[in-house]
Amino acid sequence: MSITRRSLMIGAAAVPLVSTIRYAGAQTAEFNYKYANNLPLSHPMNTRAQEAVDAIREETGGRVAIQIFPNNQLGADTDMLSQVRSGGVEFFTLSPLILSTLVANASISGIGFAFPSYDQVWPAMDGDLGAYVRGEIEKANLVVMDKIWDNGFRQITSSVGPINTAEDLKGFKIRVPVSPLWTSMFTAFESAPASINFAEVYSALQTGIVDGQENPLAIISTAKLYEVQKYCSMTNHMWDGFWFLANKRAWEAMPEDLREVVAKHINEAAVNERADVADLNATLMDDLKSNGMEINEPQADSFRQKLADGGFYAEWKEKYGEDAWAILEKAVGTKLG
Ligand code: X2X
Repeated sequence: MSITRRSLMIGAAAVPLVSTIRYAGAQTAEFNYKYANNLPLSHPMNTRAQEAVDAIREETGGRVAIQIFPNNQLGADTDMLSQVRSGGVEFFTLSPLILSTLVANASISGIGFAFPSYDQVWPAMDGDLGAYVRGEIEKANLVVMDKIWDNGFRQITSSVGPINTAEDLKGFKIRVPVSPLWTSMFTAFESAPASINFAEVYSALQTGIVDGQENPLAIISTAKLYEVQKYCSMTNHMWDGFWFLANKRAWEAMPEDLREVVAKHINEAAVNERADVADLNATLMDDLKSNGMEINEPQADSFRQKLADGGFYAEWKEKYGEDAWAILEKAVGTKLG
């Protein structure tokens, strides 16, 4: 049976309209780029990123088509960092602390208990501290967008019991992302940190390889970690974000006018995502309780004191250097350690 153009068009009409438009857009695009991230589709990062790529395609007249690959679809964080460096993907969002495996001082924004609240986070990350870190990232031959995306203040979850004081962290088998600072912090707590990419966290908790992990509520919720964790302790032990990185060759292949459009919409999306995450993190405690989690709110004093007594702040001040540490202390408005 010959497939006439008419029957093909009728068949095509059955395909959801948006994918047909998107497919057609990709066909005519001069720049077909891939953006990878490690978060579930339902996380605000992916909602806002989709808005941004749609606006970019619209404003560039289809010349720039960016396809989103969420939830570690193209590989785990450490693989994807190599991919964005090589050009295997053109865009990738990554925590400053995991990025520090390449850009050592990028993790400075994740120092334990540095930010008292969001009141200090955005002026710092949109100000001198963010500018300093972006400068360090650019030295590694990566392009980085101006506005960091929000991950949130991190909380400790456990399958064995609530964390009330630093004492409860002794010997605690906790998963941490692949980063020297995370390992250092939980070693200072005398825990047993295991470096595992986020792609493997759910299964590591489910099989008991580790007893706990730490993440903001928006991730505990969207990654359904409440299914494999009973307790959530609101330690707020660090603030974390995601730098939106671009492969330099791919970025510079676009003419200046297209780069401006791409940067504009990605940075707008970052600011909108920050508001979404803050709203989510403010409302998710009840949601997690309704999903069976027991939530406690420990005081920060014993944790902060344990880090100071263990030389954690002195160690990282030495590693980052006096100048960087001074930028951090000015940004957070307090002496650390
Ligand atoms: O790996 C994690 O825990 C996550 C998802 O928060 C980061 O990307 C740092």
